[in-house]
Amino acid sequence: MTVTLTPQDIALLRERVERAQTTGVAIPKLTDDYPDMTIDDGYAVQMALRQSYLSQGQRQVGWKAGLTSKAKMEQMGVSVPSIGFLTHTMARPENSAISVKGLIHPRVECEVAFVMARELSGPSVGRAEVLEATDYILPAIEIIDSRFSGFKFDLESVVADNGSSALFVGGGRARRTTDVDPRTLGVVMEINGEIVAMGASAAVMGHPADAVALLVQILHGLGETLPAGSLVLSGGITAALPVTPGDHVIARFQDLGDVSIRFVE
Ligand code: 0L1
Ligand code: MG
Repeated sequence: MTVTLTPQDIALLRERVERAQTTGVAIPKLTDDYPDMTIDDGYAVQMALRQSYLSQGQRQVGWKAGLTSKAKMEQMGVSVPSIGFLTHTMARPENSAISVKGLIHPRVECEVAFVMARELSGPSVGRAEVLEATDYILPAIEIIDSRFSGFKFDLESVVADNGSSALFVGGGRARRTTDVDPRTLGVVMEINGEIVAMGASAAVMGHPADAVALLVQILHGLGETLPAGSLVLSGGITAALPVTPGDHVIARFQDLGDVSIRFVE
């Protein structure tokens, strides 16, 4: 870990990000004021944010891997995946109306979610161990919302902003990885009845379980493990698409069923 920020700077940036997340008012990317900030500094701010939310009564339900497909890396101009934490306040039910209140510029992406039967830890976890430790997979829509003005940021800033995590919706059918191959799942995303994106789950690092393995490795570097029972979003299969009130989004996954949500004021 190369943390260069002082504890005071970490506290200040945590406060800045938390305020943007809770008020829905965008801020400039953190590297404007801290140009020498490292990715480890970003994680130090993210861990302080997590601590703050947990101390306010939020319960952690899992983790997310982000920027795990070529499409997403190209869209956001970065070259390394990132991780973020998920709490119970970010979960929304399938088929629900999701208010955009408090969100700055929400975008949706289709993801394969993993639910873990066993804890995973260590620096060298691989695909086979992830599949072995997985209870089931299910289809999900992640609603991301960068807190940075104009969705303009770098990896250091986005890591501090908890990987742009905002909300997520799991749905469809839960399936065992022995019954469906998580690597070859096709997905079609529709907004208001129009097909707006499509892809295959192999777009996520060649295999979404590899994104989960990478997440465990990053957690190891942070002194954390992936606990049993965790829900893991493995990363967007296609580029993230903007949504506005009135939009009806359906993610249709091969073998896993559909996840549907609509956005309201
Ligand atoms: O889930 C993701 O891939 C989000 C990563 C952060 C970058 C973004 O806001 O698009
Ligand atoms: Mg995502």
